Amino acid sequence: MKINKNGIVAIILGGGQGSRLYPLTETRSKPAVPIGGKYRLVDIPISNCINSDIYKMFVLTQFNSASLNAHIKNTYNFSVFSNAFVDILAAEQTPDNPTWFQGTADAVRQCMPYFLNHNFEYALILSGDQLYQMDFNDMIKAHIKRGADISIATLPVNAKDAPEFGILKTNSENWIESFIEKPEASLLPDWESEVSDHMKEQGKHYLASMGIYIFNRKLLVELMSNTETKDFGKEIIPQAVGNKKILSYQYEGYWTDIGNIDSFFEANIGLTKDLPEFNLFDNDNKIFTRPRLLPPSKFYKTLIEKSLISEGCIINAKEILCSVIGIRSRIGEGTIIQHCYVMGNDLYQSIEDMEEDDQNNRKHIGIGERCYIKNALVDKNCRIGNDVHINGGKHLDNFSNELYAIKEGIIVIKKGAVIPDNFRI
Ligand code: ADQ
Ligand code: ADP
Repeated sequence: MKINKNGIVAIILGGGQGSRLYPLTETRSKPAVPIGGKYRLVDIPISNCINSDIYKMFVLTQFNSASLNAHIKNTYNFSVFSNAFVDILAAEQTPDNPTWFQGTADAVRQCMPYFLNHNFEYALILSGDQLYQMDFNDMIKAHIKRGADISIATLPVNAKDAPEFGILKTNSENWIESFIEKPEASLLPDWESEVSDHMKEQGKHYLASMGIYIFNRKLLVELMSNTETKDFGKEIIPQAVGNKKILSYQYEGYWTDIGNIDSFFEANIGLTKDLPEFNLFDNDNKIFTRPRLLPPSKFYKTLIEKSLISEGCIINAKEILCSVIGIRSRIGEGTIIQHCYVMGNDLYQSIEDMEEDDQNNRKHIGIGERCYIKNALVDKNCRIGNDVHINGGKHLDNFSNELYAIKEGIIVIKKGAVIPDNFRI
């Protein structure tokens, strides 16, 4: 079956207030959060679209940030001879609409006039905070072939994880008959679905919504005309079940939600495994990002084990273990970094800059000498002094001040934080 790719628009839900990823979202919008050392969150859904030959993309964001605009503008430059685009639509106040997006469906509703300027037949609605590599073509084909009104990508999960998701029940032909958004563990219905033996062996009997939807244009217009409904998971989908033909498209590949600090951190560190579930080294499913033309990374006498080191770094460290080191990182002599995601820096300091810093007793951008940093996430442009000891772990309580936050034992050094010599956490 041949699909008319011009007839598809992708709508990427870029995030609400971003409170779950705080403090990474303190100064930037969620889609602009750096991931994997050199990418940004929004690169994941955009790359999945490009790899699926879907080239009309909207990114919906609660607030626009300079870094998101710069990233999209400098990265996704398609040929003038194509119809391709990535447009950022930020919540805007208009005379009719004084409020921010009130939920995922409200975000789509407020942007409908922009989508309707395009001649699309199907809207592919995607989350902006998930890590996965999926070819959307099979899902779109199934949607068209089966004559569905709505399709939902679904994933088998176990009973323990089920309360975090929209859980659904299908009939033998994969039509969704019941749906409940994030049921409490005690109220989890007995909805065991048809899943493969491989999934059953892992105890994954429940089908969860991946928050990836296809809507037919006419139906989306109809549903969006009801201003009472604000959210896909809480209202639109449960209300459509029983009234519309909703297809479950079952997926069994790697997929993970990266919407909070814990899962975001683990997804990044997961990239350092021997065989990571998310494959950055894939010829056919490239993750696209901004080509920054940085110099190769330079090392002195560093022992590096199971780590990803991005371009343009200058590294004197003693040891880097199970860590992701972002673009333009500078790490001083004798420093040990273990189980960390260091996001890197936006610029290099010149020798004059550094001399000026020295005269003013200010730390240089980067990580100083003889530091020990473990279980931490270091945001961009931090200035960490010498002999700093940062040791995250479950022994720490949640905390936040202007320099750092602790969430689930992970220490997050805030963007641009200046950490003095001998500081200890
Ligand atoms: P959640 O991920 O918890 O559940 P939600 O918080 O609504 O749902 O977020 C969905 C996506 O929309 C995320 O990428 C989020 O950043 C973004 N988003 C949220 N509010 C937004 C707003 N106001 N403007 C723009 N973007 C916004 C959903 C479904 C579940 C399903 C899980 C799978 O509701 O049924 O199981 O996704 O992760
Ligand atoms: P990234 O490499 O993280 O995608 P950029 O290289 O565009 O991002 O830099 C991120 C931010 O840093 C941008 O806002 C950019 O304007 C700023 N920046 C880059 N170089 C400098 C510089 N030399 N001085 C000050 N700010 C800079």
